[in-house]
Amino acid sequence: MEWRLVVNMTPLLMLNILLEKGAPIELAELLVELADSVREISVAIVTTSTGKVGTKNAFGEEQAAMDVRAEEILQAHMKTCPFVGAFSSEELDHLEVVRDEGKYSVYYDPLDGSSLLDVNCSVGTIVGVYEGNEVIGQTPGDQVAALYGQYGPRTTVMLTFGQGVMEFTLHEGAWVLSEASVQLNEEKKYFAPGNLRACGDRPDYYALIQSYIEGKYTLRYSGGMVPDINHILKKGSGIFMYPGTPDNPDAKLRLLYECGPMAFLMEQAGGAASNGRISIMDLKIESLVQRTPIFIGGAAQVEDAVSRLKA
Ligand code: AHM
Ligand code: MG
Repeated sequence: MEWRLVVNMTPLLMLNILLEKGAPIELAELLVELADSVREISVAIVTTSTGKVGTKNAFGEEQAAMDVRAEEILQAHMKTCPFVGAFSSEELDHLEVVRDEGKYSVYYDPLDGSSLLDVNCSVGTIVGVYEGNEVIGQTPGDQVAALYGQYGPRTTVMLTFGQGVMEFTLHEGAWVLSEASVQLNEEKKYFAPGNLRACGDRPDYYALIQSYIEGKYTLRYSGGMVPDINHILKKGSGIFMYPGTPDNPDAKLRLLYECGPMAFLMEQAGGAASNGRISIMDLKIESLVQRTPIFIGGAAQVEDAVSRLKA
């Protein structure tokens, strides 16, 4: 019912909605450019092979054809957008400076979860935006905007520029505001346990998972960070975890391209994100390829999980 009402209205342009909400014009233009990249990627996913291409990314991981295509699409947009000074991504091994005078630098994972493409599960694009061309020494708390696009049965964008979280849905080629203010509630209902393999080395993580099972929490885990976080934001509660192990304390997920933007979105929706010791938003960025463990979701559930896990 609500959806019908939204699409029957004359859709306001995304740019106008962002400006009305108080986004600075240059940032609003950049967010529209990023949303346009998401729209193009959603089209490319349908026609691009789901296979690997034999090359590796900055992290030594094998690239899928769609990792490469999504990177090309985003790069083209970042190079033409006049407000972008520099960008880097999970698929690049350096900071690409395009304009010394550009206002923002942009850090993205062009296609998170690409190993799920061949089984036709949801994947996403994750983006964080900082002021200036130098991100080293800043923290995710310095981001001026963050968004993710999710390619599911529908293509959606969840975005923030520090004034709450909005969801847009792609409808016949145009972005329609589908939720004006995404907010978590106080419930503790769901859990998404990434890196369950850590249980063998971490009895504390194993005990936490057991307590969710005994407490009749509902498991919601897809193997893709974007749909898993989107589940928390849309249903209003839950926790997503990807802990480290004694041998690999920083685990898998990247601070700049994955955890930082997600932490900003979650905080803006009233939730929290921790590395097990401090907020992800307070972690100092020391390198483009920095990784971090993450516990993200409803604030009380994150606090409870972190307090029950050993540092
Ligand atoms: P990717 O950037 O190489 O796609 O990896 C990130 C993905 C996340 O979406 C997901 O939460 C995690 O990897 C799952 O990791 P694992 O396969 O180790 O369970
Ligand atoms: Mg990724």
